[in-house]
Amino acid sequence: MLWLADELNLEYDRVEAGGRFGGNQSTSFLAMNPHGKVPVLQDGSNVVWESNTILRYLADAYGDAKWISTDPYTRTLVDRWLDWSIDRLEPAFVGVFWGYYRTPVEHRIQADIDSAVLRCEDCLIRLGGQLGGQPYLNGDEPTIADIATGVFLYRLVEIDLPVTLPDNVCAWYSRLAGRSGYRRQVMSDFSELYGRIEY
Ligand SMILES: N[C@@H](CCC(=O)N[C@@H](CS)C(=O)NCC(=O)O)C(=O)O
Repeated sequence: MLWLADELNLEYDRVEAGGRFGGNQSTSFLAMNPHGKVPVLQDGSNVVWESNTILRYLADAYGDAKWISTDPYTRTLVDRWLDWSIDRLEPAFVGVFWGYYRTPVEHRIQADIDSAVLRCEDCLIRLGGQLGGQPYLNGDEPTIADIATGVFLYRLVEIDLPVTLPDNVCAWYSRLAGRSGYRRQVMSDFSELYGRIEY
């Protein structure tokens, strides 16, 4: 969501919560998001939670139609990748990132990690199928489909596990990494999470 905020040149204050920052079970936080999870966006009196809902909100409220169309059908061409990302890509990524990177070595279950890597690679092949020869998932310009899915690539590529990217997905990743918002908001050091099983 911060990547999109950067793309849209929005000004914002960032308040850290959850994980080592805590605060996400306080009464005031739970009043914003009863699930006690981040991210939460507060925009005036509007409070929005769930990352992909936040992406849609920011794109609708502050983006032009290039981030997600207002035409009902054209919109689904982007929206489906946000839903797919939650349904397929995120669970596969979590299997790799938590199963391998965040789990202390002695507690890792290799068969589960192997299966999660395969599921990630299957997702990457599907993203490659959508990309074809296009620069971005829905054409020449990025949409929030690229944001919702591309956000997982940095960690997948950076962790020391062989996860195979199809050539056009590799080229897409380089394109994303060429965007200042991606570099600033996604490509940040995560080594403090190694072997850390608690949030
Ligand atoms: N599907 C939710 C997932 C929210 C979620 O699980 N957030 C985690 C961080 S990625 C969190 O708040 N963890 C802190 C905690 O539970 O203490 C979304 O995309 O917004």
